[in-house]
Amino acid sequence: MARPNEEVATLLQEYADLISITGGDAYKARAYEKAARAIGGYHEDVSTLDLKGLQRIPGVGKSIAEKVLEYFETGSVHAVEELRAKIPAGVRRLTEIPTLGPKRAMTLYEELGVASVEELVDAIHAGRLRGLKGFGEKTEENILRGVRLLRQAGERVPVNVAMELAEEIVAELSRVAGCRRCVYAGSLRRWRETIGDIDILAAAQQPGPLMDAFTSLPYVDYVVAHGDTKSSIRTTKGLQVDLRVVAPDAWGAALQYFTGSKQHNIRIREIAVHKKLKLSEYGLFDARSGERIVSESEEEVYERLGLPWIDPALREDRGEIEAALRGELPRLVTERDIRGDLHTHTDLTDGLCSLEEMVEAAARRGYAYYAITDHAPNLRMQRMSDEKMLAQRERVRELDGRYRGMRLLHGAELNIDPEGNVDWPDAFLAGFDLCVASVHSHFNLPREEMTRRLVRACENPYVNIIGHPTARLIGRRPGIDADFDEVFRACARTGTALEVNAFPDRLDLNDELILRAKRYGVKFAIDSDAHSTVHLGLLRYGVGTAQRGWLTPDDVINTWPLARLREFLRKGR
Ligand code: DGT
Ligand code: CA
Ligand code: CA
Ligand code: ZN
Repeated sequence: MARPNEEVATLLQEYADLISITGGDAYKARAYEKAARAIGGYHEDVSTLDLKGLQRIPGVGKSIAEKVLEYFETGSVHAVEELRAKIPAGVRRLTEIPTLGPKRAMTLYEELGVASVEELVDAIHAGRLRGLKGFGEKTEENILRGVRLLRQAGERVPVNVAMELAEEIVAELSRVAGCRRCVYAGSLRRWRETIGDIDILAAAQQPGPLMDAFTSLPYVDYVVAHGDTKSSIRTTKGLQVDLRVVAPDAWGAALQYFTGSKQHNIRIREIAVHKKLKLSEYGLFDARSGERIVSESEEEVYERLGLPWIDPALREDRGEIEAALRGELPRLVTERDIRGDLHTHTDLTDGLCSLEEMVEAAARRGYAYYAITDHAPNLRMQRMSDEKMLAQRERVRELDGRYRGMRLLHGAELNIDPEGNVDWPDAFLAGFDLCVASVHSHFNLPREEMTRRLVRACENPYVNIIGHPTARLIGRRPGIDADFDEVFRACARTGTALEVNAFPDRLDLNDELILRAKRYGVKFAIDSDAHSTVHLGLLRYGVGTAQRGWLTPDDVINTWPLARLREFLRKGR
């Protein structure tokens, strides 16, 4: 996503929040929220657009377009500043607590003077919310649960936000004279779903110029530390970035060390100790003589310890070292193995781009096949109808093969109702090439009912993929509660794939559940769930998550040739 689009999206979303908090027009708040989403997903860089160009973005009228221009001309928007001044930052943070909402956040501030998350927790424990209008005992529980979720997410940022910044910094530093190598390491290289801080590693004989370039990057808010070989900055968006510069001949050991995880490194160091070696960020040494043995590449370091190179996505001490010792590391799925995307939307429902735009962008990615899966009618706000769906199918058939030979599949994203049923009768479902089915409502059913619901969906012969199976939203909504082992068994038995939804606030299934499901022989689909052409590229985060779940190309149905995929989609019908 273009950085300016993201900045404007964040700003407009904040404006929408501020309008709600201050009791402003709810309609207006919603309009800004919608515009924020549309701009965030827009395919052109909004900083290059004029008033007319901006107004071509869905949901962006004249007044919003003017604010966007004002932002790029002056660096701020007067209307936003005005509202910001009315509300302490802590109160805005309150509105981020899932389930609390802006109105009640404002009540807490006005009635009790609560102006931070910490003060709110204290107030609840002191019983000060009792008797406050709109706050029952149940509300207190919900708020405390929301605070826990918020804290779990903590100061961590979504992987895509960190990745985009890290790639920019690496590109920038790689241009500095004397820089021999530069990469990101840490949790980002391991594709964790959220990132605490970004760790950049560079190799150079003279670290000075790299340090200076790093601390004077344009998005530095302040320099936390500026040393000879080690510096840290905080960016204007609140991310911390560490840079470490090492000598080129220590590259391998340093990269191994700073990639982590800490647990993996501890195990690796133990292996070194057993071999009378000492491993540190500076190299692999003979424990007795202190002589350096190897250090230039990660491969060398692992090899000297009697191990094959281990992919960073596996380095969590979840059995990878044992598998490496046995020579049984999986051949992980990569982005290049992916032949198509099986869950995507268009502007027929809540997507931002037309069918043609989506298909063209998909073909440019080199896909062999591509599925269009707009929302089914039970998600009322999408206003889907049989006629619309059939008209879309006709158009899909016309376009099939016309974009670089890419084959099109016509599908739908069905809604799994509380009983496990889906939107259409079998006769209508039979017309689709594939169906994704997802939970979009009733997230709080008792565990047994939830399990039965998902199992029934798997048993439906027309349901091929369970979309975002836990329905969690990272930092905002916990996943649904079900006996997932039971669900995984049902998937394996019925030939239903589980989705690895690549959208960075979902990443659903997550790595741990993927690992568990794989043991039952379940197959997976790594999908973007794109609502815009720019979202197609988010697939990499799904691939990273799949790698953390040890998936191989054979486990992932959208790496398969079309004929094999079609056979799977028939589900024995
Ligand atoms: P994060 O930043 O919380 O998302 O996770 P990481 O894994 O990036 O952790 P970070 O930034 O604290 O450290 C980067 C890497 O440096 C970490 O993955 C392994 C290595 N490291 C840091 N501290 C230690 C330590 O005390 N012992 C060992 N063995 N390795 C460490
Ligand atoms: Ca880190
Ligand atoms: Ca760090
Ligand atoms: Zn979807």
